Amino acid sequence: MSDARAEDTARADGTDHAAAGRRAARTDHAAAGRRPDGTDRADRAGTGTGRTVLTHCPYCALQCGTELTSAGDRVTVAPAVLAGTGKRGGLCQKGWTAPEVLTTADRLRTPLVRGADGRLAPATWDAALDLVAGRLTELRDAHGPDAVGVFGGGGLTNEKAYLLGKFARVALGTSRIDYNGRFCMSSAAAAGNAAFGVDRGLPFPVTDLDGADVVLLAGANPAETMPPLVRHLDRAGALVVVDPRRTATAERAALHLRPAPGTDLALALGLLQLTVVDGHLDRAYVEERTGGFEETWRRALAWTPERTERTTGVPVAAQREAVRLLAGARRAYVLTGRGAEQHSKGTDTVSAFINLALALGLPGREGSGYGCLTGQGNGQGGRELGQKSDQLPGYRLITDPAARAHVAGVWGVDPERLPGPGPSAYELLDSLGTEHGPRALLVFGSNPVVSAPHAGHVTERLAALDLLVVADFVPSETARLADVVLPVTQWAEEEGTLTSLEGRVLRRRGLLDPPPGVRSDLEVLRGLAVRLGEPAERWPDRPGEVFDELRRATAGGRADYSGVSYERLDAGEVLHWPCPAPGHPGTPRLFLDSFGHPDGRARFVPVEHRDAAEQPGESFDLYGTTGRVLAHYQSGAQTRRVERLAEAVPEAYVEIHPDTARRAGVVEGGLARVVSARGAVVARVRTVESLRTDTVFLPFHFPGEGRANLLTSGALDPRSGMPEFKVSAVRVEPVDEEEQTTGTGDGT
Ligand SMILES: Nc1nc2c(c(=O)[nH]1)N[C@H]1C(S)=C(S)[C@@H](COP(=O)(O)OP(=O)(O)OC[C@H]3O[C@@H](n4cnc5c(=O)[nH]c(N)nc54)[C@H](O)[C@@H]3O)O[C@H]1N2
Ligand SMILES: Nc1nc2c(c(=O)[nH]1)N[C@H]1C(S)=C(S)[C@@H](COP(=O)(O)OP(=O)(O)OC[C@H]3O[C@@H](n4cnc5c(=O)[nH]c(N)nc54)[C@H](O)[C@@H]3O)O[C@H]1N2
Ligand code: SF4
Ligand SMILES: [Mo]
Repeated sequence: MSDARAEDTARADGTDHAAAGRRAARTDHAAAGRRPDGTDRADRAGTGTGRTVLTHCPYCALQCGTELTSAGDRVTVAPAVLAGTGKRGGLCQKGWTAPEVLTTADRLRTPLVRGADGRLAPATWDAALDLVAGRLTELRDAHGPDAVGVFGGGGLTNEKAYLLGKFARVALGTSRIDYNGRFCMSSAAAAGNAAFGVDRGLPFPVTDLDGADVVLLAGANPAETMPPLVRHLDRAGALVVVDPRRTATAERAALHLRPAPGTDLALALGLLQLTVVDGHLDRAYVEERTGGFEETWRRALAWTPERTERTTGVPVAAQREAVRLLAGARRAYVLTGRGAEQHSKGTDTVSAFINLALALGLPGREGSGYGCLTGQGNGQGGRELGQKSDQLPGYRLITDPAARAHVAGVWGVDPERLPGPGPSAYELLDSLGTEHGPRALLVFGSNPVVSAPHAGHVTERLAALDLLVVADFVPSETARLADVVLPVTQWAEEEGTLTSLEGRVLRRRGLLDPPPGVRSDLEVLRGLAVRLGEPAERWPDRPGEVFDELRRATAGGRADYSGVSYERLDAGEVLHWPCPAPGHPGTPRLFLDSFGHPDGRARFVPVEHRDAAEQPGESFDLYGTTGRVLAHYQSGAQTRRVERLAEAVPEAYVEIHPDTARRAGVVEGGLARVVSARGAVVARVRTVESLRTDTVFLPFHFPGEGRANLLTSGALDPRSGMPEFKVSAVRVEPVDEEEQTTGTGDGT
């Protein structure tokens, strides 16, 4: 990769801020008198001036380290020095601007309760919590515990995710809890568990990628979704990118494969076929370290390069080149992102990529491997601490009697009292307010009005509830629908831990006191639990106490945190789970000796290609796919409130090939209506020469009639519950003159 190109990405990420950040960082060192080695020792002591803490960005799973400094009312951010390197890390433009959300003009600062006039009005904490607990008790008494549902998020700290799961199972007794990680991680998790017996996004540290000769990225665009990760990829040799779009990441690749959306499974089968036929199968590894190859191979055999080309559109020569690059590398990685995973066959697709990696002998060898680029800030910790409907803390299954007994013991309840598994996130949302579904929902850390599939329908289901309670720090689109809104603290105002995409446990540290009137999620959960009749001592609300309980709950589980402590993290130790004892060094690299299955072997999983739930046809002639843009995060609830980011990408847009645009009668810069069988989106037209002519792309970060999820369907992966965000059949239409003037709006 040329330096000029690397520089471009840096500039796109906000080099203008970088200079300011470096200045800020210099002052901080002098003012705060921190330990010169840059280790994490910064005790919280109110809102003084010139105070600095080491913490992490509030957004994605890369969890870039930051130095936060308060000077008067201002909070400045700078990249932190990376442990052991003496060098500063990097941040993308979202990380640089994150402090702005702390003081956003419409920050929630008081509980809100919807009155008889239908409006949300300020209320005291006691009034709001009494009301919620009272109504939950009524609903539970009338309809049973499953009448109350809980929806969590992968951005919640480990402590919050853990306490939320406990709250649902113990204080509410409901099985109806799931979280937005279903929309994010579930397919890769299901496939990882099947193959390796353990699901840790990257079973190796990110920095291992530096030494790679070749990295295959299937459906991931880290140049926009994790820009600092690109530095590691740039140090690696060749990149092979699989994406229907020529993304900023694909621009950096030695080879870009451009399959039709929803055909990665066929492509991975084809690449496996070529690997074996061209003589690149690592037979010794397959024999020693895996099982199930024969059956898998029997299915892949039929995927000749020609057939693969017909199904995917990827030319035979490009398939061969990909296999040649991978097989010729001494150190190679296969990584998947949401582009390969968010399908009704996402689990099988990831299995097919893992099968390819196993055939090449990559997983469990230092310097090589398979990994999934987990997305949310605590995407990893969020999925193993008990807010997923089928899990208890420590990545334990809620159906496993031994797991139930262990966790119930830590919680001080009879295992019989714990409910069984509940439905997955979309199934839960789809059932709200119906005869058999919950009549009340508590939302912590998600904005499903914008981010859930088939969002028009989900919004109707939310509106049909007897009680919707949303805890948030901004009036998100979902909060605006709520009956009760509870204002909570943000990252820089709280303590806790998050687990990064590489399974490393990181400390979040508070710099600021919370604004008056705002409480932490932990305090909210305790306040509700006590009002629901729970003994107060069962509900710690100090993060350190919750973490100590969480350690015990995870002890002996697959994701064992019992050896991790705030003290060790604060002393600068680098700890990846499993870390089963206080003196244990943690496990940066899994699988070097054996995989997680009882026999120590990895499993090939036989899979077969199938179409997406919906294919383009007569009335909807194009593939509609969705994803992300650098400036915005998720539903946009946070980043649309940051001026610089909102200006960079102010409204919903649709990428379309110029020929396709012409045929549809829409023009660059004008508005188009994108229509699926479920709804229509109004979006600004961006013509993109390098896009497939059969595909349009929309980012999903925008509200109102710009919501890409008005188009997506409730089709789910049968094994993971993952929705098919990446394929809808759509058509594109012009928007008439009069409508053009109303713009793509910011309403709900
Ligand atoms: N800027 C920004 N960064 C983020 C986030 C954000 O919202 N904004 N969110 C974070 C989170 S939670 C996540 S999960 C990650 C997601 O990170 P990524 O997985 O990198 O993000 P996406 O843009 O959803 O999808 C990646 C690519 O998949 C491609 N794609 C679409 N359909 C297909 C297909 O059928 N096959 C293949 N191979 N590719 C396809 C899209 O064109 C897109 O470029 O990002 C994290 N980082
Ligand atoms: N079409 C389409 N849709 C998608 C995707 C896609 O690629 N395409 N990707 C999916 C993926 S991968 C994901 S991860 C989801 C994410 O989508 P969402 O679940 O909507 O995620 P966010 O927008 O991050 O919403 C988090 C909300 O919680 C608030 N919040 C943040 N931190 C906290 C906290 O600590 N406590 C509380 N109480 N609130 C907090 C924020 O202000 C925000 O309102 O979107 C999914 N939807
Ligand atoms: S890459 Fe992710 S963690 Fe790093 S600064 Fe950007 S949003 Fe924050
Ligand atoms: Mo995600």
